[in-house]
Amino acid sequence: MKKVLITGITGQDGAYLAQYLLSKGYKIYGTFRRISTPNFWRLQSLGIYSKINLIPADLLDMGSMLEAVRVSDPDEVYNMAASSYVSTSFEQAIGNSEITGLAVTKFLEALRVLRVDAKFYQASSSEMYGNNGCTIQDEQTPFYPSSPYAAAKLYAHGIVNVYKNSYNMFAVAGILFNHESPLRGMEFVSRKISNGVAEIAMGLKDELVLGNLYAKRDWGYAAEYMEAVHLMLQQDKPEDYVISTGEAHSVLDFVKLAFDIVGLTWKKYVKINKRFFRPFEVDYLCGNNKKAKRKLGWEPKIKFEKLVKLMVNEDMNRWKMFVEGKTFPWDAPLYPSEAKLITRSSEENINSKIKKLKNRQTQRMVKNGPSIKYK
Ligand code: NAP
Ligand code: G4F
Repeated sequence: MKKVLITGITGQDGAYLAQYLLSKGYKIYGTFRRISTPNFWRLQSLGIYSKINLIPADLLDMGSMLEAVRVSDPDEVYNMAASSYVSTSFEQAIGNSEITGLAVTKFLEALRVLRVDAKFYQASSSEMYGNNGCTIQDEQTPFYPSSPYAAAKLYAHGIVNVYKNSYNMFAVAGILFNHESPLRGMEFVSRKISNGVAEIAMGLKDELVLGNLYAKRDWGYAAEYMEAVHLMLQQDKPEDYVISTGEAHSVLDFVKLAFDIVGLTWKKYVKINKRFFRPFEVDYLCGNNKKAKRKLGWEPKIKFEKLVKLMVNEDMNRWKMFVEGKTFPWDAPLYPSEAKLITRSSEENINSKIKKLKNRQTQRMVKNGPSIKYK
């Protein structure tokens, strides 16, 4: 059975990738970081939570990443973790550079030092093209990063290439254009729109506040993009690929279609607020996926219209469930009983500690408390 390590398994892509690789018979290890609110709702809503071996690890904590690699001893590694929201990267440029950029070098070092001969996938981004003025972008198009996030992704993209060539690693970067789904974070514009429209249609809200409606993006469906990602690691040679639909649509197109689907007129509800504009906007992204079609045999089936319908309909379902008092696992309890957690407490060394606890003196101490003498 092939073993895989996925960082960022609690995120949109990590969850879909895990679902897909489970269907292919892989044993899945996934890293998650401790946050104050449990964040397993995507894995739970896909019904795969109890099938994942979860390892607590943070990209900023080299020790925990080494441990994740050691414990999982993977055949394939997918680095999906990043601080992925572009707007926040302007507010937290240093943190973003460390997580999205430098941490990738640390991860590659972990694989090198531990001599783990795994194939490595890096989640690169079309955001790296930035405002380069090109009307369609492919693997040869020059990059012109226009946010701290994009600059960090470009650094990571470069370092993956350095490790591939220096240490003969099978390391690839997928340059993925925007991909969305009902598992998308609510702050991204696609989900903000589908969710906002569903709330408005249900009479729970009366406005949707957005920023720049004229930016254009090449939006595809996340689940099928993960199939392309897997294919990249099944090739004979490590190469980078653009994954996209080849169509660009504006935020306004998304808004209009989403309101059409529920039979409402967007103009009545949409408000614009400067707060959602960026210091440096990427006006236009559209990817040429010919190489992926030719070499991977991959092609997107769900394009813009189907994607918007799929997202609006799913958000409508969720709000209907909510109104009927049914729950969706947004508020999953922390570590439900079916969780397969691999912590240092599940290691051998803790067994010897437990054995020691069985010794009579320790038992007495546990019962009566330590006999400390105070002056
Ligand atoms: P996402 O939903 O935001 O998921 C990001 C994941 O990274 C989450 O699991 C998050 O954990 C984890 N993470 C963040 N900081 C971390 C840290 N310090 N240590 C460990 N884990 C950390 O993003 P996504 O849409 O799935 O995207 C997956 C990857 O593809 C990201 O690298 C993103 O930059 C890249 N990408 C995405 C797109 C797109 O359109 N979706 C396009 C191109 C590239 P928490 O759940 O704890 O926050
Ligand atoms: O949905 P977005 O926040 O995605 P963005 O910035 O394109 O980044 C996403 O795709 C990248 C791939 O190209 C990934 F690497 C990255 O991790 C992330 O997944 O914004 C899309 C567009 C922007 O032009 C933004 O200015 O929508 C515009 N927009 C207009 N109003 C808004 C809003 N974006 C957000 N998030 N919220 C708004 O209210």
